[in-house]
Amino acid sequence: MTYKLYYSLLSASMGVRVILEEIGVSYELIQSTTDRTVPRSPEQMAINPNGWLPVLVWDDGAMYEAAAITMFLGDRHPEANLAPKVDDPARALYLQTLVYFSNSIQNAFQLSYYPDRFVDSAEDESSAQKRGARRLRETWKVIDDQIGDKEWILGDHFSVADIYLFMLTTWLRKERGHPATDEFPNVKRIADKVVRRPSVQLVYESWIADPER
Ligand SMILES: N[C@@H](CCC(=O)N[C@@H](CS)C(=O)NCC(=O)O)C(=O)O
Repeated sequence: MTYKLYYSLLSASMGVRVILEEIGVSYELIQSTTDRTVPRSPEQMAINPNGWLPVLVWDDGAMYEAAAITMFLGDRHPEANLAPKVDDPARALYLQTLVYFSNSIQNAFQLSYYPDRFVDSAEDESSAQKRGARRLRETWKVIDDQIGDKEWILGDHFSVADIYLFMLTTWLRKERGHPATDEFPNVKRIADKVVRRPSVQLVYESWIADPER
């Protein structure tokens, strides 16, 4: 079976691709875009009418939402040992963290990158962006404190949640008023370990060469 992943550089589809690499499963990238002026294919829109990435397709199904795809792949490939099983004590923290990433940290990124979705008029957009930057600082601090001195976000074991954390740090931009990853030493410690993995070196090659792009 070969997964199909609708894909674009710098989007959340990169995190999903790292997970597919870590699992070691066969996949095909379908080049798409995050450019809102470029129409998406009817096939992509039929699965995700929002037009967003990532979108994952397999033999008898398809889905969108990065955190949901992350959980789906972690559960579907238990042999890769990248997610706590349902009866693992770390499972609750795992689900909590991925949902927090999706609905709090990503929401703050949305305020910064897509302010028009949150306010009625163009003149209010810079205020939404400023609040997004501040919200990023607040929400990353919660995650930094949650990690504390743990080796990985869930404790002793590397998981897809660490890949997700790394992916989110790649979206932080100084010129947008975002905090730097350095402000969150525990987050940075994990991101610095994740970036050394061969899967990440492959998928994030161009970002690693130029993180400010
Ligand atoms: N909640 C969605 C958000 C997806 C999202 O915003 N994707 C961005 C790229 S990371 C995108 O496709 N942006 C283009 C657009 O908004 O049209 C998820 O986590 O999958």
